[in-house]
Amino acid sequence: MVTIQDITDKLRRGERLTTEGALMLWHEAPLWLLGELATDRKRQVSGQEVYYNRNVHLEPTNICLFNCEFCSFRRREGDADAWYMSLDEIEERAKALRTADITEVHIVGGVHPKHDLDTYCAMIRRVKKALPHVTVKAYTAVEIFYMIRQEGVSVVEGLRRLQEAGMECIPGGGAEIFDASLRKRICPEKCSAEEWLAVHRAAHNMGIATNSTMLYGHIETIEQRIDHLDRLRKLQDESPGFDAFIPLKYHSRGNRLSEAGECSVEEDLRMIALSRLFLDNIPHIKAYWVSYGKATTEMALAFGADDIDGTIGDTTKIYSMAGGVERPTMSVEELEAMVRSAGFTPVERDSHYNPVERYDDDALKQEEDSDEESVIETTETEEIMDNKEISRGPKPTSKPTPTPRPKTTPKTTPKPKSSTSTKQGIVGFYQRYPIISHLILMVILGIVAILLLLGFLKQGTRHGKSIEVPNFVGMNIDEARQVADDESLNIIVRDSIFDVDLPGGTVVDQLPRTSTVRDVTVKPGRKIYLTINAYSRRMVDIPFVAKQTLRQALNQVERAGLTINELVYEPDMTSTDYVLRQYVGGREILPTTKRTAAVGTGVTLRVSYRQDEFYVTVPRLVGLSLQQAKSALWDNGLNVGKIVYDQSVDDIISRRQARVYKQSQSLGSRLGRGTEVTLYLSCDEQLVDSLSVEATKQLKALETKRRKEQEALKAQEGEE
Ligand code: V47
Repeated sequence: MVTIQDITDKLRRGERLTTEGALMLWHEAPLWLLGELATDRKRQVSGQEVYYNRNVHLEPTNICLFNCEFCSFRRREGDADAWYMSLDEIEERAKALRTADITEVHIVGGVHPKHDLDTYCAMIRRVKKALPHVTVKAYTAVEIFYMIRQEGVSVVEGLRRLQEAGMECIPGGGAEIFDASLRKRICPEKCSAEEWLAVHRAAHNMGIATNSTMLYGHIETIEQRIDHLDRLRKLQDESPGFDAFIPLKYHSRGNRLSEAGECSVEEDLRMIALSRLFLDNIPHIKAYWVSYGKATTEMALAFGADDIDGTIGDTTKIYSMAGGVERPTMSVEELEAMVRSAGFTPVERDSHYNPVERYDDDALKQEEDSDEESVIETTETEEIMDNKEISRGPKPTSKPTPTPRPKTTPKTTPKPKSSTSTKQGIVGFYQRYPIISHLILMVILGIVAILLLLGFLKQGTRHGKSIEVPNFVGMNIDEARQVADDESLNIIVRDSIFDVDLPGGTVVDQLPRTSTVRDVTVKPGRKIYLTINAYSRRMVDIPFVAKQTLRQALNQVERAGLTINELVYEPDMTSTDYVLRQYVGGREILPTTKRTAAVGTGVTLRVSYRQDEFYVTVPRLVGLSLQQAKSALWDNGLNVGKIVYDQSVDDIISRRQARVYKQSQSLGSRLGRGTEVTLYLSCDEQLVDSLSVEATKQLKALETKRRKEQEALKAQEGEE
């Protein structure tokens, strides 16, 4: 019988939580255990960081065609408290926000009978016209599905038009609960679960990031909640693109489900933790403070949440009308204080979870000065600077426009006396006390001389000083910056990768690298270029690789930042290792398909083989890193089987450093194309090195044997 301990062990080993396991955790796990497990998971994904943003909502109307049981927001046309904003009003509201320093406008509202796709696009355009630098996160999948169907265009075409108008990402609303029978009861007019998922799937395939939600705590069962999470997880496996999941607690005031009441705070915390544990492929879990209130939101941070939403500025009514926070608004200072008091580090993010770096004029000036200095650096630096540099936060234009910090009240300094009166005072003092004045002057000159001398000495010692380059790999970027500061080194984040198993912001590579065989030293102030693990997945174009050799296809797939899911071999009359077709998320990619996928997405290749060339030789894998071993297997027409780490591999960084010490099928053996080979990895250098030496010997022996066989064959042919 499965126990809570079994499930806990599985989760700690990084294994996926099943729906049965989730149900058991829900019913049997103590709250503290859920908090501990979810926090461990959260730390793997986002380390110490908790995100917030500077955002507003725009709710153009509360007039809605749909009449959902749980909704307190909806009004009919003509109702006294119904509102409707014209396009001009929308633009005026957006203009009024120009000084508010926000990075995102979230547009969501009622499905108005007179709105069509063009109106929805026009609303976005008006907002972008007034606030061109702000990201528009617009319309729930329910609204999108409605406008697209009404317009008679495909989902892709509808999304393309919204995107063209300036929509950059899609919020998670409208998901409610996916279970068909319950959906029919609480929101019968809304699009179905399948339709909601189809909109998000299409968006993901187009490279549009979206969020996901679930409305819980009304009349649904826990099984229905887990089923909802399961459908989201499946879609994310198939077509990744969800940035965040937001469990939305049902509020009961002023709607027709009021009798259901509201769930307890304990249940909220369990829900947050379960979401974090179950949705292992969605990076961020948001505790929406407008819904939970400040106290529960702060607690949610100890249950796996890593995002609390934003400043809001009293711009949403969906929650206050249902009994949530009245006039919701929080300053950056309040949001940051909340995160800090929960023991985490607040990070302002943009809509894509990139940290926003704000410059004040002084910091910017310093940065420009140091950049000027770097012009006289070595050619090595110049080459590196040519690489794509990933900036944190809103991309600076050619010359970065300083984004002011939140207005700080200027210090009130006493007004200086006029310079003429000061001059008169000094002259008077000198005339009255000439000897004392001379003494004072000498003391001042002496102090200045000592300070200058100290300055020269410091310069002199700094000049010849060299610093041993610290190993930043494995550190969080903030920690790395701290270490670099202490060592007077300059950190530049030059590139990012995305590894789902690594927390965002973890340093994965550095230049110059450290070495175990020689000291790597640099001068103070030297730039160290870091590659970090991105906070969320980057989208890349899927290359069309069919009709090429397997080698060429593998090259292109890897260069695009994608990986191989599986090589599936098909018998063919004429060729071997020729790619016949390619699939992503179960769908075939054709030359005409313009598709993007998240970095690291797996591509399945169907590859040809001639019957007489079915068998391949297992390559030598011992001593290789996981990535190298994978490439070697695919190059040889084999698949990657299980990946097993020994005890020396105890964290995610060590996984990246581990090397293969054993392979399930020995080097040189013959296997059918497509067979899976299990890889055993370790960080134990001695073990890997000794087995690597063995493997080299084995390889040499095999080569000698093969050479002899060939020579014998040639000799035999010669005799004949
Ligand atoms: O879809 C409506 C919910 C959603 C009630 O993507 C209610 O970042 C509780 O989706 N009690 C809209 N919830 C809000 C939403 C959202 C909010 C914040 C951030 C994001 C994001 C998305 O609000 C609706 C519905 O599920 N809702 N009525 C109610 N009485």
